[in-house]
Amino acid sequence: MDNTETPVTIIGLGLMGRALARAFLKAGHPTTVWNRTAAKAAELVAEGARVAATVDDALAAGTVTIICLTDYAAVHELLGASERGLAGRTLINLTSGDSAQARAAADWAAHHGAHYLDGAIMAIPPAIGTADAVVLYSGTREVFEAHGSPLEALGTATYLGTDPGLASLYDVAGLAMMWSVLNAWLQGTALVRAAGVDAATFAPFAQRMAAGVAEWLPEQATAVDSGSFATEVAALETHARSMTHLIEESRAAGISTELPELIKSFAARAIAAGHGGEQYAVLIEEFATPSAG
Ligand code: FVH
Repeated sequence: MDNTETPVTIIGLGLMGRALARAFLKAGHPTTVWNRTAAKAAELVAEGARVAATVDDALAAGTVTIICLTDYAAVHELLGASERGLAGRTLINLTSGDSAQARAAADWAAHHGAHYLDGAIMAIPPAIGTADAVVLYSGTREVFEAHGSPLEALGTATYLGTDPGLASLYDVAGLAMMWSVLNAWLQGTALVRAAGVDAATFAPFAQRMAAGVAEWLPEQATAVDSGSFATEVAALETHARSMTHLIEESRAAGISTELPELIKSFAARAIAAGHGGEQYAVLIEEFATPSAG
């Protein structure tokens, strides 16, 4: 069968599910859709999709079924009623969740005789169907290898390994990156705005800072993996003094000091433990320690 002839099913037509369906249609795949609220399928039908009357019909229509619902509870609620129809089916679950939920879903699918791959979409709906849309997959390698070509219609398909929890793990780790960068930018923006500089004026500088720091990551990762944090660039104590400047500047500007205080508290603990002369990445030990309480 030609790649574009692989029939696919999409269950879940929220903003993301509709984008996935459109990408498959654009790539030429016969595409069947099902959604709890049937009206959301209307535009896709006009674009060439077929609507399944029931979830069981939807599962039977595609060589592969993509699931994209709000959360894993919705997946179990919906497909729990179709468990008998899962045997031999191939399910690729792109619903967001954590790694424990993904592993539990893989066990559940295996119990019902389905082939299962978990996934995480690292993109917004308008990017789906372009190379910029990175979609992470983990779980049964054979499922990824058998369906990797149709999955390329959605974006850049990246297989992480046989542990079905890996895609969700990377997803939440990626979100940690995203929110940290945004929070840092918001702190800086609140500071400069207090001095009359608008966000748009500060943004190009902030963008260069974020890109510059990103360049450091491979070297910092080497230090983390080796556990060797010697530095000839900047010691943690030097960073900590600058953190104090950020706290004082924030206080003087009348803005929140919570984020800089939190950052400083990590550094203070590491310095108290004797790591003040080492490089910033030594803080990994603070991040890797469970929080009290
Ligand atoms: N939208 C985005 O930018 C992000 C990008 C990163 C990945 N996420 C995840 O993708 C999943 C779906 O997101 P969505 O934006 O399409 O979300 P919604 O618009 O909320 O659509 C959710 C669909 O789930 C259906 N649904 C919910 N609960 C049930 C249920 N119990 N039984 C059957 N279907 C259910 C819902 O149906 P309806 O409300 O239209 O009837 C929608 O089809 C999500 O995991 C994101 O985190 C998107």
